[in-house]
Amino acid sequence: MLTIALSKGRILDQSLPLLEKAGINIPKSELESRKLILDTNFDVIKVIVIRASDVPVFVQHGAADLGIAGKDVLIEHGADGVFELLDLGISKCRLMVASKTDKNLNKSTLKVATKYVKSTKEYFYKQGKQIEVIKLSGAMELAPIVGLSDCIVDLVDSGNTLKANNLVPLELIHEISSRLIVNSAAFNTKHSEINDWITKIKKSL
Ligand code: PRT
Ligand code: MG
Repeated sequence: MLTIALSKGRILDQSLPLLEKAGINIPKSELESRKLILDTNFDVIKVIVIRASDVPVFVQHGAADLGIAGKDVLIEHGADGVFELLDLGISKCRLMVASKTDKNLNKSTLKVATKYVKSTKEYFYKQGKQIEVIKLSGAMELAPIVGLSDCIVDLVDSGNTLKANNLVPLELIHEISSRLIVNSAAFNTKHSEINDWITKIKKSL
């Protein structure tokens, strides 16, 4: 049995064509159902659909053998007990510092609103900048507008969300894409099976 963890939304949408090319199909009726464990065209392969940030957690604990998660999520999780196997090149974006156009970011302690606490701390500490992190779970763009923070650290794709909120991208922290990850123990016990799928997925990239 192999369990693959995916997250609803862009990762699921962009992973399905890759998995299909590799030979793993999830019937439409499964995708349209409210089930959290989906059947595939293989009796021995199941797909679980969970929150993006929970994918490395399920894989770390072996509740899923394989998973697809954004590099942003993997950095925050720390990826203990998880091997990164492949850069799938999907769900690409950039983790960036952004703020209002007229904002001076040269103050002694910068207030940064983000859900990416680890990446944010690493980035500013490397620059020797002192920061106060304000942890949010979403709508980061609001923080500088209402005076909650001086700037934000968030994912940027088209830049439209920033623009709509009168914010500008300033500094690049990481280029982000989704990665195929595996539980480290499962990688040993199910090695040949998992390797076969890696080869097929690689070919479908
Ligand atoms: O929704 P939930 O809270 O369950 O989780 P999630 O919001 O983290 O999931 P989801 O599906 O939105 O994102 C999953 C993964 O997609 C992320 O972990 C990233 O690796 C990747 N990804 C790629 C993105 C984006 N592009 C992206 N643009 N995730 C989020 N965004 C958001 C961003 O946070 C901002 O609010 O889109 C907005 C910016 O987009 P633009 O195009 O306006 O710049
Ligand atoms: Mg979301």
